[in-house]
Amino acid sequence: MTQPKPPRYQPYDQPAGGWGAAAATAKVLLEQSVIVKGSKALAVMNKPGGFKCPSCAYPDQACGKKFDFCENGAKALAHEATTFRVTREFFAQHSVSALMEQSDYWLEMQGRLTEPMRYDAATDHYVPCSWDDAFALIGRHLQALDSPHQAEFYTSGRTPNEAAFLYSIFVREFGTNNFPDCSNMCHEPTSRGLPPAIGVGKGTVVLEDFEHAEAIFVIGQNTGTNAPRMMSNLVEARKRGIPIVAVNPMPERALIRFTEPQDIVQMATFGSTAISSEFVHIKIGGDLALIKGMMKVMFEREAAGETVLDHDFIREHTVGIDAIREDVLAQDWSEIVAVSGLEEAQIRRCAEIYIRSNATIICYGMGLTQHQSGSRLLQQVAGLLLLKGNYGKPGAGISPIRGHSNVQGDRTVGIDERPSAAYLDRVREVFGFEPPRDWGHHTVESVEAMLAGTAKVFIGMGGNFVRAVPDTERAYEAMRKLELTVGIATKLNRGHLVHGKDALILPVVARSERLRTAKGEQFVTIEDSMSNVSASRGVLEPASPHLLPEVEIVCRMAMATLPDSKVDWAAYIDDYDAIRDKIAAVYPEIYADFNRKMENPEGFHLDVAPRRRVWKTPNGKANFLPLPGLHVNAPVDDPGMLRLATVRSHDQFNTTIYSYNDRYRGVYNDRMVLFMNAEDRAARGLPPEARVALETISTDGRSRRVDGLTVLDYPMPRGAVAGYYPELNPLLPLDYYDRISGTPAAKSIPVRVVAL
Ligand SMILES: Nc1nc2c(c(=O)[nH]1)N[C@H]1C(S)=C(S)[C@@H](COP(=O)(O)OP(=O)(O)OC[C@H]3O[C@@H](n4cnc5c(=O)[nH]c(N)nc54)[C@H](O)[C@@H]3O)O[C@H]1N2
Ligand SMILES: Nc1nc2c(c(=O)[nH]1)N[C@H]1C(S)=C(S)[C@@H](COP(=O)(O)OP(=O)(O)OC[C@H]3O[C@@H](n4cnc5c(=O)[nH]c(N)nc54)[C@H](O)[C@@H]3O)O[C@H]1N2
Ligand SMILES: [Mo]
Repeated sequence: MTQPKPPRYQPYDQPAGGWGAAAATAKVLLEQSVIVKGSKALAVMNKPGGFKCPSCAYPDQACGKKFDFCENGAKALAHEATTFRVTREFFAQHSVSALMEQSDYWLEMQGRLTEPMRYDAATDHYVPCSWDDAFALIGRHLQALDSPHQAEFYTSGRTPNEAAFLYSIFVREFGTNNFPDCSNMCHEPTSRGLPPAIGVGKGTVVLEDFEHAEAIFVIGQNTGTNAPRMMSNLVEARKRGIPIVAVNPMPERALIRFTEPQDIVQMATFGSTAISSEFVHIKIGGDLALIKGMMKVMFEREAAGETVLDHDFIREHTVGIDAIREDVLAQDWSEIVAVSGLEEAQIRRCAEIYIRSNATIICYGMGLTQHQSGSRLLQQVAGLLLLKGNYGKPGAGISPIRGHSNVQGDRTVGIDERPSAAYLDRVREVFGFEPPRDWGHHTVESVEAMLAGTAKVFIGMGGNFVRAVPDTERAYEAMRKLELTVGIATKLNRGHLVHGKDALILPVVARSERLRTAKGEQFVTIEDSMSNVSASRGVLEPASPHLLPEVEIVCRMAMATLPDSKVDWAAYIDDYDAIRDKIAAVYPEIYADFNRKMENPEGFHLDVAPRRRVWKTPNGKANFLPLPGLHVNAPVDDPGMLRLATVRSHDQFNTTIYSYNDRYRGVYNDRMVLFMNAEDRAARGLPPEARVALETISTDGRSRRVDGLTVLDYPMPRGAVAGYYPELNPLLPLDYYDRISGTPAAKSIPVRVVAL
């Protein structure tokens, strides 16, 4: 390994995007030795007939742009198309204990997995294993369980619809709803919080809406890093002169100023666009107070005789406004100001922007979902939009910006630990077996079951479970208690090294690669953040001839586990149209004629009822659902307490670390940093760039601590600190999560600083 470079901290004062983004794209292609191959692939990424970017879930731009990719999509593609390989010789050379000593970055940089491997306890090495033996081992373990509920079937959101659908059928025929999912750590508050309010757990806008919006709010989302293609829509909106309000405890660079890398003139002239017309520097967890403050302004103005609400809409479509009005009017301005950390005047300005706009979009990310009351907080966002009828009209709606490229799709096609009775009835009718009715485990519950010893087998369809979940140390302990762990993956990661008594690594064909079966070339489908379903056709040769498609892996696990299955698994291995026919049969309301619809190269949009002002709630109306008070996390009685948000750098995709830099936040060659307000630092008697440890203020008697962090003066609100996920996951207690959705409150961990 090369010598690590010394850390460097240097504030970034350029616009985001621009030549920096162009240079970073070239650099990553070079690093992975894929200049030609990578460029060829990038040319068809997100284009009809090509494949879908494996990075985020933002929709494709339909406006005929020459390219539709961003710097971070290029990084994802380059790391997938890399020429580096993890071979049987690699595993023979490195024991698992030796690999455990390496960083996540090092593991990632070794390249693509090439053949199935089985853990050999006698030598502490992974050794080659045939696919048949691998499936037989899985079958044996699953059949040996006392109950199907002793197995946990994880899914990460890169898995396409076809594989996810079959996986959900296999697991249900096996007999459990244990579907811990990456969504359980991500947008589950969207999936669980929004349905009681508006009848659907998805966003209600499409890309064209950005062209008609009169105001856009971007709350708790780092657009320039995590959904960079959305910057085009924000730039266009700003050029139209509409207000953009960014609400964030970190002044994320791209939300302040951005140069569109696709804009030749702007690039040539070193020009840029100011993005936010209003930057709202909120305290961590202060969003509920902001929303209630805005509502309070509206209700006060109504009380004074002005009309600011959409009364026709409210009367015809909603229930429950009185309780909201009463709750909001009872809130005290001084408390709203204290909890949000904002000035009353700014909250009033935000309200004014919202009132004047006839069509508003509110976009949000992990800054809203990852709090203890994340689901109910989103119900307030939904309610704010209801007040002005911002559903079912052009330019308006709620817009969760999803994470993984198919996380929404996986949920739609059955990866759900709490399936509805109606769906289970359809499965029974279509496949002829009785699916289990009891709720299964979400992610946190699955770790609890492992710790309790009731879970015995873990199968990971993609992802890096052990690094993504809270309480890293306990997560390691949990995995090591298991009888069998299976990692179905493209790249080596720590999840393969923290394993059960038996362990398998099963390498798959990646998104950018061709899927050839006995019936010819197949394509898969994915659903983006705005409910568009489109085809993804890989163009590159698979990284190794021994890889299998995820669909085949699911079918063969099922065949090895369920000898008397009612499902014709062998038929699906080669024919993905046949899988789509079954998806259509199980979900006739949204997926009828699936294969015919896929004849349109741009795919199709799944019905989202609120776009038609139809509310699939029990009372058939949109509901205002009050959330008392102003706090979205339990208050902590400790004067030294800081709220820690664990966030992504510009050079990572979740647990995959592309480099140790975070350009827009001015951090180079280091990830063990703590962004802090200089006054908070000084108040603790710490010098600039002090080395500290962080300790969680836990209530369960366990100590949680991360050492070796460098404090960086950063424009954070007082009382708020931020650092990187997954390095800080040891600080996040397993039971610190939103009870409605199961989502860990990774943005508001109560911590204290320990000087070293
Ligand atoms: N390049 C790249 N793209 C990605 C990913 C990646 O890792 N890399 N991950 C993908 C995935 S799975 C997801 S879910 C998304 C995640 O994308 P984001 O939702 O942008 O996730 P985070 O980086 O966790 O950052 C959340 C933002 O919330 C802010 N924040 C923290 N606490 C609060 C708060 O209390 N209130 C408000 N208003 N803001 C707050 C943080 O400062 C940060 O700007 O991106 C997806 N796209
Ligand atoms: N503290 C803290 N914790 C968090 C978060 C946070 O903000 N803070 N964010 C949470 C969020 S939003 C999410 S979504 C989760 C992410 O959790 P995961 O989805 O579990 O993690 P990833 O890092 O995205 O998974 C990367 C691995 O997926 C595998 N992979 C990549 N492409 C493919 C493919 O095409 N097929 C298959 N089968 N495997 C593939 C590779 O082997 C790679 O190593 O983490 C959560 N954890
Ligand atoms: Mo996510």
